[in-house]
Amino acid sequence: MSSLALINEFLGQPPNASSHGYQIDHILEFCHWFMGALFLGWSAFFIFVLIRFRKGRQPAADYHGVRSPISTHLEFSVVLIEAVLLLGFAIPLWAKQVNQFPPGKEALVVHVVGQQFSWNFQLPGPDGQFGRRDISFVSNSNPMGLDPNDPAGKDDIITQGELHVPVNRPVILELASKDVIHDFFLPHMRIAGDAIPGSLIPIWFTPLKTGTYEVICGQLCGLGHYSMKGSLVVDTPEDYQAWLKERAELAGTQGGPPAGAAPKAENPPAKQENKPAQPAASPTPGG
Ligand SMILES: [Cu+2]
Repeated sequence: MSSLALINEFLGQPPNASSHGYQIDHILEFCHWFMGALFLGWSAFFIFVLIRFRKGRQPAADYHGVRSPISTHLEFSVVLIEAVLLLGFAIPLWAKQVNQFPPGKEALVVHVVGQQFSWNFQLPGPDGQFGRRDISFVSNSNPMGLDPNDPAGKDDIITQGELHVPVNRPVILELASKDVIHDFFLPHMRIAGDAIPGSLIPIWFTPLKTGTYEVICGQLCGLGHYSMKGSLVVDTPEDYQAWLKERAELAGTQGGPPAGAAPKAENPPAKQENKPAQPAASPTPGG
């Protein structure tokens, strides 16, 4: 990390752990320094004006105002720098992240469903197929609402609060919600996406470092919002395989839909009303 990047650390940014995160950090870093320079510049100008145009030095008011073009030039430069930041860096980076998803075969695809106040994760299991979900099947022991009659769902792995992914492999998360709007935020991965009832919103990242990272909800979603946390565990490929095996065995011993594989349904799902758990996919990028 360069010494310039210290400003991100100073402002509380956790260390980056994803492949695209460095670019976001560079933009933030530049913006913070640029805003710092603007703050100092405008503050100095303000103090200069207070002294230069004090009443003692200028007893009569001057109704002509500014005659020098310098402030116009300065403001134009600021607008130009901001336009370059936005059009040259921020928008292309955002467009890359929402338009260029890694190929499905290469990536690990996980379904994420938010609820007040926890995160549920569904992995397709050895058959590579996600079991059908329907809101009418949702219960404390089946937080994802997996259809027990769908054979594709028999081997699915369901976890609550904790997601494991292998390091250095792209991960695509498809976000949905059972109740209100949440926001799935991985601060260390520099990625977030809204989880909205009735929408499936994909986001992706590639983790670069193994470890345990925080998952939080970035959208004020109710009284328990502060507790809507989880963990993302980035494993080595071997550890990940071992974890998959362990989860598969756990699901196997339940003898049936893997709904029972979520042992701790701490938070009962909130009112379901008549919102579909898995509506038609709408790959609208969300922010
Ligand atoms: Cu939430």
